[in-house]
Amino acid sequence: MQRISVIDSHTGGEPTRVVIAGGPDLGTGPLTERAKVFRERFDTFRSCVVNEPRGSDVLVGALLCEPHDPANAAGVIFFNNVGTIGMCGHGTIGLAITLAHLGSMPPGLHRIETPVGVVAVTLHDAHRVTVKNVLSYRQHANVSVEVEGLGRVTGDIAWGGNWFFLVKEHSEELRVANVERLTEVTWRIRRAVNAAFSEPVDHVELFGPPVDAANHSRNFVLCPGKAYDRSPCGTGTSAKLACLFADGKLKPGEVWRQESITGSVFEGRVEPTGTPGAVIPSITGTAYITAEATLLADDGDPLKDGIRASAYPSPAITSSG
Ligand code: PYC
Repeated sequence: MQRISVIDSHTGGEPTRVVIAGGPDLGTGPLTERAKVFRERFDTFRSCVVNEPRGSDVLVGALLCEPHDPANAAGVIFFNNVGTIGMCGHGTIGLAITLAHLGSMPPGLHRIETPVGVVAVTLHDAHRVTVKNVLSYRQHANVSVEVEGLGRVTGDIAWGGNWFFLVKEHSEELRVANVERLTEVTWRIRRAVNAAFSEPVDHVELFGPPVDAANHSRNFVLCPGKAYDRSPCGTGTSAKLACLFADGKLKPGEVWRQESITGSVFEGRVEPTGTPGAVIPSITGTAYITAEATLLADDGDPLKDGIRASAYPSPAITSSG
């Protein structure tokens, strides 16, 4: 019987499951190397922790690791229902709140290693955190793709710790009641973008007017495994901030309030860098602990490793049934 200790939280509605004990030994190398080992040798662990029957498609896992550089507070590898992701803004806020809950992170500034770089977190109190993200930038502005059933869709490709395609002009209503259609639309957009561009875009964002006039914009973000982000998406908001900065629409230090499809809000700001067009975004949000638990994975359980699409291939559907 494998026992895995986890702490669950949600950041603006988006859940994070931090593995605090019982995770695999990935060595002590840089986080990029450890993430590679995790992907290549421990995919069943990933699936066991976040997929059904112990988790769900929306859950983001965070494997807490010793930092490579002892000056940093921790290392983390984020993962979801289909694989690992580079950075995760809501997940970093959830991780900081989890460490505070455990008594191992005092209020103040701390540095956390991720596979795509070191991020800084400021723990303001038991719930509020600012994440200073990795360097973010727009790679392509106003590029168009032909999308099945939708016609031409224009957007920006930007990096905010993950790759995003950001769409401002569309005719979709960004409401929770519309999630099924928004998922289908963004999934088709993603397929078209992946067929046309070399950047491995795995998140698609639609933007629209906010419901709350205190905010600047509302978004819908489709994540790599076809779940939508219940929060405004920290890396997605970082990509948006980089595009706003590149368009001269956001000055260093100005606040951008990004509302999610569920109404939760992240506050974003940018700092310019030595690299033209690139920014360091900061994202502020709140998280709450939802569970302290031990996951049990019984060796005799046929679903010990969770339900993975690849583990249960569907038979080919033919015209004869
Ligand atoms: O907050 O960066 C984020 C994120 C990525 C995927 C889900 N949430």
